[in-house]
Amino acid sequence: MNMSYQIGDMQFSLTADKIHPVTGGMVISGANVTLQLPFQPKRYYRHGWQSWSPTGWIDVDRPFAPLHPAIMRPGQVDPLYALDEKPNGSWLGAVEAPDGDVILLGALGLESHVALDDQTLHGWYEQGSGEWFVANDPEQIVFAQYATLLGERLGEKRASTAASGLHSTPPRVWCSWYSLYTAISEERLLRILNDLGPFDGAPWPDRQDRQGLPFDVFQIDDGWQKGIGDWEANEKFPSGMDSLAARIHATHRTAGLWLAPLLIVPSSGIYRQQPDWLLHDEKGKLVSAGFNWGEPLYALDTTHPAGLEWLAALMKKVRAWGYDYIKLDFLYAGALPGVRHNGMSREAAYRHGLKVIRETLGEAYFLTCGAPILPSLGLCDGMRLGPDVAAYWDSNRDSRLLNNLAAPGVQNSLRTTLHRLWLRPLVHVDPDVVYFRARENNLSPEQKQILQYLVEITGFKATSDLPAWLTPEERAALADFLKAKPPVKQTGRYTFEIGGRRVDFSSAMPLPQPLDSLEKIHSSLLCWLANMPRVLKVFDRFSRWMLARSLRES
Ligand code: 9PG
Repeated sequence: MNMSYQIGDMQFSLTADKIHPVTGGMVISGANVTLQLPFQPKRYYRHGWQSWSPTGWIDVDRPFAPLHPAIMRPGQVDPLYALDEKPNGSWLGAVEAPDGDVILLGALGLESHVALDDQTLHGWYEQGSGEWFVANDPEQIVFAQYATLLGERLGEKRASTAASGLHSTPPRVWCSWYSLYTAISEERLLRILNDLGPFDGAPWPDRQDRQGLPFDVFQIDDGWQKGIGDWEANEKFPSGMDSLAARIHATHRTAGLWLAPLLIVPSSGIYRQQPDWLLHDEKGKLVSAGFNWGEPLYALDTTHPAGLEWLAALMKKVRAWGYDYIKLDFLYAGALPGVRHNGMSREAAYRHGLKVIRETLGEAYFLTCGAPILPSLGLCDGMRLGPDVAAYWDSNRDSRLLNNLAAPGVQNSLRTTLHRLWLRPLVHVDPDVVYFRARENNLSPEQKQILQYLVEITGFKATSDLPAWLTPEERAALADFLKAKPPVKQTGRYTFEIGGRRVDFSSAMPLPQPLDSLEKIHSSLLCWLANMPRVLKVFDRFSRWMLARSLRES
């Protein structure tokens, strides 16, 4: 059907199978839909596939060059579109109209994509057909209405069901990653637990601390396990993970644990013993899920019955150890393009796996990370919506020379999370940790502050600061921050009123400037080097060694 339509106060030409008006716009259906704009758009809202994928408003006439190194792409963006420089994005896309309103084309189903071609917004489903929402209104209204429709179809965050109240309010989490990285041990974590101080046993969120730092959750991140796929305590955790959970419970805190259950690496037992559980392509080759920990990453086929049973048993096991807050990471692996055991399409297969996880986790708080956004909605309690922060603003070498907007750093993280705040009604938004420490930190006080402001907006308050690294003033400021619940009002795309203060995030939003010719030479050398598994492996060893050394000294 090709028709001319009035949406808001503008006339569009639309191609779709079915069209019906809804509050704030219209829902159209079709495998392929187009929306002809009556003007030449200058800015496009690009939505990244998974937690870490670059998201935000971009200039239409500036090509969005592929990020580097290529070997990392499957772990950072949707590999199907990694080389597409035209404005495009996962599930939805939007443009600014000349009057300042925003025109959105947003899928209401999975495996869908939007691109802008000159004056045409084009949306398609990878398989079959589905619905789309089309609207033309002020930005916040358009995105709020889209979120409502997504919630009706995919589900919203859970109301509090657990006695602990664990799901109603975003949690306050001490997470081990952004200070100790993989250099964690039972001994170190117990010391930190002790240093956090006493806490009362009142149900979350009514807890008031007794001098201690009021964290609801003590979350153990990467570094406890024997290997990726080998989810047992390693030699640094001699008493076992169940004993550590009990020690955490003794401080009246919820015990949290990190796992990456959909990743399989060559050094794991599963890789050798269950090769048929792995995701393959049409040619029978393993599908790459990127590269990390000095190894190539592969994916579990979540439609393989035995693989799925293993996954469920793993979730049961960590629950039985006493962990009630589960951070599952690198989840995109389950939704990569490939040929699956039962022929299911990729995001449906992922959601199938996630449902099993959700059911097995029962009442536990489920945080998804590195997760494809729409296919995770309704099945998790919290979701990371940006790349990792780090104790620096941006790293010239990583994010600019490699043109990598998914690389760790506060600027990349702020930019992507801020552009996804419209998802707040559907899920607790994890913007990653804040920093209060001056020690082991290159962030300026202003940079730390702006990150704290973002966290005040989402309410999901986490840090990795070691109590021993904090001055008494920093510790007091962190405690106040954890207790505060300031009223938040959005006043513009990048402006908010937080507890009566006007906060403007605009200065953190710009994309890096294009490289000059000397930088281009540096960049090609770096891209070439960073794409070699052997170099990455040496780099991984070196960074672990550096970390161990700096922690010994501190
Ligand atoms: C643990 C970390 C933390 C962190 C997660 C995730 O592309 N990469 O190689 C890549 C590595 C690590 C990473 C993201 C991307 O961080 O976001 O909070 O849990 O894993 O390894």
